[in-house]
Amino acid sequence: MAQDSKSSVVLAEIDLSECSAGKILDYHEPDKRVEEKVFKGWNNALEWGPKQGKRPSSYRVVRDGEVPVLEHHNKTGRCLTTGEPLWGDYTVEAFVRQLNAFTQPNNDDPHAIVGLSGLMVRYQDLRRYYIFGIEGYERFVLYRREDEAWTVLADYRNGVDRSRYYHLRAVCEGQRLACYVDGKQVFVAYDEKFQMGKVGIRTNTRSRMYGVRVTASEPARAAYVSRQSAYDREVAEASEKYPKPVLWKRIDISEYWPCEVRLGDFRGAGKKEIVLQQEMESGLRVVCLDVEGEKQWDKVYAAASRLHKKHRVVHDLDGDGVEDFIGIEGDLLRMVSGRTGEVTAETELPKTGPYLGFRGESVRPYLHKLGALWPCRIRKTEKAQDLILRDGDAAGTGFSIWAYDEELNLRWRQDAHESWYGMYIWFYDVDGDGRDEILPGYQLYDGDGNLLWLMEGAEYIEDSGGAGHVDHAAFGELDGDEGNGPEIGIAGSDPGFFLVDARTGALLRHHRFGHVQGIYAGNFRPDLPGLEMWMGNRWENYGIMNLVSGQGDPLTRFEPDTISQGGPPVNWAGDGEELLFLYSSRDAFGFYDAKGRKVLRPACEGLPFEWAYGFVEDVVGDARDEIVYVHEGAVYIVTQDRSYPPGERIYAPVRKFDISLPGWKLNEGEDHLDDFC
Ligand SMILES: [Ca+2]
Ligand SMILES: [Ca+2]
Ligand SMILES: [Ca+2]
Ligand SMILES: [Ca+2]
Repeated sequence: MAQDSKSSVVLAEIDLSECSAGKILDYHEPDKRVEEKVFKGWNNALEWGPKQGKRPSSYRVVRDGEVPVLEHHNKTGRCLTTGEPLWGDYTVEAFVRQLNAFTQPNNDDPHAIVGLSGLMVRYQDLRRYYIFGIEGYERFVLYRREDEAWTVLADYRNGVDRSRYYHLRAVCEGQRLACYVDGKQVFVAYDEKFQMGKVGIRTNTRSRMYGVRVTASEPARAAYVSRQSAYDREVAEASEKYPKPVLWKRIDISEYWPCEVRLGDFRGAGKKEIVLQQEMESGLRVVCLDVEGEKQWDKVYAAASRLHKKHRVVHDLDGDGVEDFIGIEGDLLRMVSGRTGEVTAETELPKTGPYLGFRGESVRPYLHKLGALWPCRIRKTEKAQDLILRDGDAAGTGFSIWAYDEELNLRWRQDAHESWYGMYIWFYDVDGDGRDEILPGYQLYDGDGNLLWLMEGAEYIEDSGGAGHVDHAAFGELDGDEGNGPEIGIAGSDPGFFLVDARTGALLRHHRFGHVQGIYAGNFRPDLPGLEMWMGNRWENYGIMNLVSGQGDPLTRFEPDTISQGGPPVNWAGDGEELLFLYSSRDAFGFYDAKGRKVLRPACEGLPFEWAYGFVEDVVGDARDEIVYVHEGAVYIVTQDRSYPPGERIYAPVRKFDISLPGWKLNEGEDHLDDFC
């Protein structure tokens, strides 16, 4: 049993003495009084799961003899974490009983078989930490885990009795990690990799724990407090150079509420407006407001409201200046003119491709749920006047795409025989001939549907339960060297991140960072050539953010929460540096620099909320981004508190789905600050 010296302080603990038996840590349980008391300060970091929601708790409190214990009752992975990234020296202890010797694979650890339950120390994120635990029925072991590299630092083999608890204790002092079982020191390991970090408990099988406690000596605690205040000062100093957020306008849209809101140029005004889309009984209503809130356009489209809601896009396909509605109605693909409201083109949907759906059927039931219709420019037209239709839902045996012209004439079909298609489609003009190439997955096609390449090694990608596809891709000039052609940064789900040569499909870099799902390329490091990519994880390792250079080399990694999969770049200062915008939780909400420091929160007086999702757009017109929030019948536009000097060069990137392509212009923006609401 651990004895604390008189000078030690308790940093955290889980005291189950007031818990009655029953399930606990169930996210959906409305009465959270017990959780808020007993687990105050602890994060249930793996509660998010597939299907974008909270998973069943898998935790319960049971009595083992007289003692209330926390039982994880199946083979899913779970952990509870607490503390701060700058915590340094401390002692973590718990009584642990591992009831089952085995576990099962998951997205985080696809080849896991042996059960492991114990204490995490110096926790960096969900895939980097030390763990001192019971492994199978074999041994007590201390691992250093870095993604898929599990390094045994020391172990103690004396058999494990599944019927009893072992008191595990890890004493961390600098590089020295001393581990105790039942009060006896079983080994000491020295490792310099992680010298600070949070703490936690983690298990991947049926196990029970109690007496979880974290203590530190008074000098160790004081050292942490001083590190933390130095860090806070450093972040405050780094923040000073950025303009502060202020509310520019609040535009009342309650008359149209509820409605969909976006910024765009629906009516061909030649500038961005607020475009509202409202479902009415008489049809789909489109209202365009200028940034003063004055109505510029108000039209109901009866024919557009009959198009399937999920399979409907707005795009000026016929090139007459006004955006059109293109969508699926029954077995037809239809275009409704935005100018007239009339159906101006239609065609029967194609029959199924060779892989998805039954032979000879309409493809309608097999269209991709997240986006079946993709306007693009794959012929040499002035405007983007092509349309791609796709089937598929990521997992399957193969997929097809169909290309249409601006009158909805079918030009060609292409099938994927070698590898899965991704969740979306990306376009970029790789060879510079004025026509975009098409990237629906690990293969690139030209505008006539010819296969240009399949990514090197794509045939070896494992489909672990629908996680072998491209989730997002940053497609364009990434490394800053136009001489070697554009590159593609792929968020490849379970296989991690790939950097690919867009001319050949050659694999340039591959990092197994976990289930990489979101990616966004922007100029996050103006001091480095080309763009950098922030990428975020999901499934069993939510919230891990990696910054990778345009050459594919890791730069920064941090975990702002255990929910996020990343966010868009923000051109806030206009000086060439973009910031990462995260809004997945109250904790994470903010703009981050390339060191992972939260330098700004885009919240200000006049907003009726402290954090929310907001879209990133230049509205004011000086090329710097605004954050546009839509909240209960009003649009709030948050901008900078300082004008950018007129006549100076200002950063003006062009955004193109997952990539922010660099650009500069001369600032002609008016001083907008007289203009506050
Ligand atoms: Ca049009
Ligand atoms: Ca091309
Ligand atoms: Ca390049
Ligand atoms: Ca850069």
